[in-house]
Amino acid sequence: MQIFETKTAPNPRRVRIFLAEKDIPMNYVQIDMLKGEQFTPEFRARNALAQVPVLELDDGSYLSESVAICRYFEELQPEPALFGSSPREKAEVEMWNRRVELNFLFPTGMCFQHTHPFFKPFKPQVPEWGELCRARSEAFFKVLNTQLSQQPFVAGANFSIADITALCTIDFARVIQLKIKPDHTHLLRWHQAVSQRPSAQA
Ligand SMILES: N[C@@H](CCC(=O)N[C@@H](CS)C(=O)NCC(=O)O)C(=O)O
Repeated sequence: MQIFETKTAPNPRRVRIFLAEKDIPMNYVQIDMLKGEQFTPEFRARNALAQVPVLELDDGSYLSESVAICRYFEELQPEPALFGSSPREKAEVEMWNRRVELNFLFPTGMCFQHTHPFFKPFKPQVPEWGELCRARSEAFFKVLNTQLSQQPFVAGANFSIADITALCTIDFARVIQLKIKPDHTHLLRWHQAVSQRPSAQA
């Protein structure tokens, strides 16, 4: 098994942290996005959407989408549970991970893609759309701060994939000049705690 990824990108980091939490060793193969290596026919054969991460299984087949890859490993090795344990907890994790993906990770990525010189050689940019996305991403910091005023982790009492998605987004959001404001004290407390987990170094 191996994972094609890019060390600096937020989605691959989600999978690295997930595997580190489960103590699952993995071989990582770097794809240089600055060189556009994700657009080669060879890479598109692994993932038609030309994105990382991509998991290559031992039979030579491929799986992409970060959450699908994480789910696969959750089924193979259920402990520690990172998608929740009870039916209610599983639903909360699903709800919050989707919320974080759709309202935070996605607009952060879109802002980067549409305003940053990194993607200019590869994709058409609509800076106005990028700025709308920056505002949408910024608004979600407050949502997270409120949520974390009521419980230790994003989806409840336990660390989950929703925390991983939120952590990777917040750390990546620096590239679009967004960071946690000093008055978001609950978010700051949570960020410090999850950043101190060994998996955050993955
Ligand atoms: N929904 C996908 C998103 C993957 C994604 O957007 N990957 C980015 C890196 S974080 C990428 O490969 N971007 C290159 C590109 O779009 O050209 C997932 O969860 O894995």
